[in-house]
Amino acid sequence: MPTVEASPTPFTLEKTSTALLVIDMQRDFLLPGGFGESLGNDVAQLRRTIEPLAALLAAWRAAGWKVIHTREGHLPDLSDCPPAKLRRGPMIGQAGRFGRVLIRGEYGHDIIDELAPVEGEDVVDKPGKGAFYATDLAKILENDGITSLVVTGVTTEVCVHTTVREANDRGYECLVLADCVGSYFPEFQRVGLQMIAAQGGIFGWVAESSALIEEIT
Ligand code: TIU
Repeated sequence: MPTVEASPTPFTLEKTSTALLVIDMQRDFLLPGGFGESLGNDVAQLRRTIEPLAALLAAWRAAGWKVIHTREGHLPDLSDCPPAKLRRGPMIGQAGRFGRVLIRGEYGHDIIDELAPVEGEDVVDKPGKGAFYATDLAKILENDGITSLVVTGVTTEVCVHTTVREANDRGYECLVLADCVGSYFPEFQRVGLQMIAAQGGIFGWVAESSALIEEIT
């Protein structure tokens, strides 16, 4: 079984029980001129994850391991968007450069071309920050006998953290890849990763993608 150099301890993963989770690598968050940038965020902080994540995906797919993508967004009538979320995100559902912001079916809501899902990969649409709330993710993992998750995507302190914390409580072992997760805020990226592996791995492990690729190829 592959064992990856990680913090706070090496992480062992098995092909039959591990999935790669690619969280919210959507145009709305990552494209210059998109929703994320329109909020004043520096999308370059997220875009640096694209290259290592594409390399990881290529190696992961070549080795035949399971991939699950997620997308944050809402139904066109916003019936699945809590008013409290909309009050603090008034652009949700409004017309943006890439279509209605964070609305399913719009160009901006979909995954960036570089990381587009391929046939056979699950795409989980989620209305919240966490990937378990109001989705079929738990069922998908259970059906496939998945007990470990390699977690990538954006943003580190929001959707990645929420998902990893939820997964940890549900009994999954999570390895977060430092170079394949991104935050608009460098400080949050740094401490966000520290929080995961602190206290003996309080809710997960952290490693570099190169260490993982080395073990699965
Ligand atoms: N996917 C995700 O993290 N959604 C966010 O809204 N993140 C922010 O950092 N805003």
